[in-house]
Amino acid sequence: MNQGRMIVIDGSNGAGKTTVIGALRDHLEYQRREALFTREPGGTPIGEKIRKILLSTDAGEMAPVTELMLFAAARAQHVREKIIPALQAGKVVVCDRFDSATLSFQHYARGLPLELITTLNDLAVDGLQPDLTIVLDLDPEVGLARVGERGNNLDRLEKETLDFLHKAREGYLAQARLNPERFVVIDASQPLDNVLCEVLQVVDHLMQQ
Ligand code: Z5A
Repeated sequence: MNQGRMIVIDGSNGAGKTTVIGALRDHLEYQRREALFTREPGGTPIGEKIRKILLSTDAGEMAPVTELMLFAAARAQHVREKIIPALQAGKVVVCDRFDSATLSFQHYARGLPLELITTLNDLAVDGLQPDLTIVLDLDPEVGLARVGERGNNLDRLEKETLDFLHKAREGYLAQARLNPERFVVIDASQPLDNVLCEVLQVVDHLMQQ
């Protein structure tokens, strides 16, 4: 049986995750690899309902610990219902954000204690660790401008202060420094073709291992 692989595309808001994942879908299809494309928060009916709560801007203030537990609850369902079965079936799982986002946003940016994040993440992922996390790194101001040009309304987290988004960015870079064997940082301020080329190279390298 093929070995399943898990690839996470994560990073600064508006850095191009959705765009990169589209190209990755074409690339893996061309290689005739069976793949599951999914996202966090979301990926399951329960997770998508939780996503709406997390990103909506009309539900009033959310306590940081509530936010953390909702991300963890969506992940716990996602891992068990979708990701583990896909990996067991030998598929490549490509996930738009994962536990690296919780560390960046809820710990580095929001300031919740690392032990609390680690405990909840561990419970949610049930021993699962992505084979590769690609961090698309971009100045949050540039990312917000890109999202603005795309014409979507900003979600609850995108409406946070720039300082918050800068701290989240630093959180990704810190995680990549601490885990160089499974994190790759790609400069997302480059022209899109260069970003895509680097992403596909890194993914192909993983698939050959
Ligand atoms: N969050 C959290 O706090 N804790 C967690 O545990 C998890 C998530 C899992 C939802 O994420 C929010 O939840 C997110 C983190 C938090 N909040 N923030 N901030 P999301 O993934 O749904 O939302 P997002 O990060 O804001 O993603 P996005 O807006 O969909 O952006 P994107 O997918 O990275 O970018 P894109 O749509 O591919 O590209 C944006 C535009 O830029 C688009 O018009 C592209 O054509 C253009 N683009 C892309 N690449 C380039 C280059 N290289 N040059 C020029 N233009 C480009």
